[in-house]
Amino acid sequence: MITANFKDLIDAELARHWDVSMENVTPPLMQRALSSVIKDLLSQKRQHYMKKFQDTCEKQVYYLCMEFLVGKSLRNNLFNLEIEEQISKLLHEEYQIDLADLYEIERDPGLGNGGLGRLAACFLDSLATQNYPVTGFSIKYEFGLFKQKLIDGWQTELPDDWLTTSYVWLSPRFQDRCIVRFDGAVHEEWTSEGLTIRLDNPTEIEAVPYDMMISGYSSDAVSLLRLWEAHSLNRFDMNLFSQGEYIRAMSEDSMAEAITKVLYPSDNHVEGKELRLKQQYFLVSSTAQGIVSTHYNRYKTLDNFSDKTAIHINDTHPALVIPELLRIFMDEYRYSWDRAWDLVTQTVSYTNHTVLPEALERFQENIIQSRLPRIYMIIQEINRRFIDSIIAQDLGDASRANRMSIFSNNKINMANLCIVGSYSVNGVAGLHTEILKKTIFKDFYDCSPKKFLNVTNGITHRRWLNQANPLLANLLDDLIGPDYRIHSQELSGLLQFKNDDGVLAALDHIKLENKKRLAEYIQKTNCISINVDSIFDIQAKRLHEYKRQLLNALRIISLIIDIQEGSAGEMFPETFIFAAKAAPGYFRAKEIIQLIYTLSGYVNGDDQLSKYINVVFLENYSVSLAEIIMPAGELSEQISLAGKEASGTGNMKFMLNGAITIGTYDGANVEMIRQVGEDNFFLFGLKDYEVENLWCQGYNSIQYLQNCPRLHRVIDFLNTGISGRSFESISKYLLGDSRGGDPYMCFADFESYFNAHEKASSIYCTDKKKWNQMSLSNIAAAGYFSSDRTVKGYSDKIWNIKPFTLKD
Ligand code: DL6
Repeated sequence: MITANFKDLIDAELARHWDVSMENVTPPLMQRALSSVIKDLLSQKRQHYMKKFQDTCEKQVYYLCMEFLVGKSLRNNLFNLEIEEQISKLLHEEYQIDLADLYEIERDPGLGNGGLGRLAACFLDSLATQNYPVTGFSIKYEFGLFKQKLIDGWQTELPDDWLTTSYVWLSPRFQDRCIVRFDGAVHEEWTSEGLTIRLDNPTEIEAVPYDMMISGYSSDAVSLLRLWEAHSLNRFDMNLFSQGEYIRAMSEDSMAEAITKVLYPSDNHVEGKELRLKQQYFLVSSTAQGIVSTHYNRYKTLDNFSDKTAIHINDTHPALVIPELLRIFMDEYRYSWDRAWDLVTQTVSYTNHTVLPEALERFQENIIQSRLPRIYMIIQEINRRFIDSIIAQDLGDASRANRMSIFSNNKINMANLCIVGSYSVNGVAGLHTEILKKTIFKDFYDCSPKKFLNVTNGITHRRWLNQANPLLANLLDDLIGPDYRIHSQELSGLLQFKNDDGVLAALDHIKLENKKRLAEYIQKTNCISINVDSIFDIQAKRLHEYKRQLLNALRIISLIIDIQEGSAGEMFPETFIFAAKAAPGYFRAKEIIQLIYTLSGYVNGDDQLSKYINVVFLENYSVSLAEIIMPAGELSEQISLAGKEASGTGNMKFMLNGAITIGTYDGANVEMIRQVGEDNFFLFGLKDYEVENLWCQGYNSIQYLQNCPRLHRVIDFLNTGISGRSFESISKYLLGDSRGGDPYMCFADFESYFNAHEKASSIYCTDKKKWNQMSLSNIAAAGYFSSDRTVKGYSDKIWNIKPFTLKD
């Protein structure tokens, strides 16, 4: 626990920066003042810790990611510093302010799209908690992921100006700024020092770092997240201004600053745009320059670089760090190619997060060639040497070298660049890693099997349980003691209460309270009143065809038809809750949102239907909204087509909060089943290899339709239209034309999905005790999915680092 005189610190902050006395302080001012105090304490704590750590000369980890979806900071830091209660009391007694109001004021920094960025944020929390020194690097996007607003069910995007309340968590570090160079022409010259390479007439952009601190829980370490912001060096053209060209005088400024203006809003989809490339190079160049110069200043050599440095690239987005490090070593520190190559490939490791072809980055060669000419040359040379080595290995397959090439069809394959330039490649769940080895990375795996390993994802259970679900956390504290906060496996201690009626009733009560909390939110935002005694069946995640929100919607339509036809029988009331953002240009995903929204209006406007079911679409899914949603979930929909979801992490958050998963054998679901047992999971659908076989045989969705009268009626319903809006285009998508329909096999899995739901409802309505036992078993088995376990895996197996505490 951190100790300080918080009252004095807050008062001084209020007086110094806000010119207000404690009598006049308002909650918004207090949010800023308190955050600022905590930030300063964390900075001091980090400085002290890093100073001691650096004395050990041990290896340090740098984690590069284009996204860090950190969520709100105030509560997380207070909780992790173990001062939440103390601060709450102080605010109440001295300032008559409610801490919960301050939590509300802070805006979510939307610096990520979804799973990838949230994972990176969980890692910073877990690494600090376990006393691993780490620095994360990303971009200080002025606008984070768009705010979602549905207009008549159609998603529109509004800018997310997260900085208005969250800038207090950032500290500019002007002393560490550097220059990133784009464009220009490569100039090679023989001088007395040998071959000298420089870039003539580059466009120079200044990179300014802003640091954010992330506290560990009850630990010595503090993680640092460094966010780079782009500035023009020629801020203002006085000449143009004098000639009356006011706007043009500023244009260069805005061109430069466009680089860090906004986060690209696509998840599992790439656009290969020039601005995106610039963002990526801007991140890696500023980061690599900083890491190398700090190292050199400290050790006066780079010879030991890889002994002291681990650089991790999270997905391919920071892949250019490989050629950038080579450039720095060779062009600025005059290392030979071979020596520089050894240093780089002993330093860099890479995680893959997707097998979807549309998400695998490939940039047009000519964009890289013109915008980053020196980097382009270096990638060419990496590839030339690599292909030579593959041919020399003569593995008997002449086309292998072509498949492994970094260059193909005038594009640069960033995943291949990552694999060639890294010493370790990992997938994010067991099944995903196996798929990587057998499919998209097979050639690489065959050549160097030891390079490939798996580290299954995790989530920080302190945010997703202790902070998001205090009622459950309190119960756990009482039953098994608080050690699980650090040793998540101790959650398994809950299993001893599986037959304890008192505990099961307490769990049931907590779930009800969390459902009420979500119901209040829904009432406020959607003006829908929902039955808190119905099953809360939730699908909260990005909208993507492969995640199959459509399969869920098809089942809802089928239930609507049953109710209307009077064949619903003894149906137990169910509330279907969705939350999902779609990439702005992803028409099909937006159409599926509109379908769900329309179903919601249709059901809510019909007294007969809404007795049995309710459908809600929650706008603007974010970390904070997830913190309200997850604890209220009873059925967690993890229904991706097998083989497509690399891991999933929402599945883990629901499980930790006692939801039971209805899911396919995909991603981390597979390991969840292993942990909790198939009896405590509603498994359905094709396995990944069955999906592959079906594709190879030629999948024909119409065959499934013909054998399933239910599906027939669902398609008729879509064609007839809902509330006057036709969804014929969705039925066409499912039935296909000459090209075949239903690319994510909703029809093939429909019956099995339907039956799994029947089983779930029947247990819920006839044997609530059994349901609660299943729920308890899920909580007890969720310890494995803490990101504490995940980062230990990375530290032991990939980075080769050990925790460091101030006692060491
Ligand atoms: O590993 C984090 C997360 C996984 O849990 C999801 O299954 C996966 O879809 C997601 N992948 C991406 C890919 N984006 N890119 N590139 O977000 O990663």
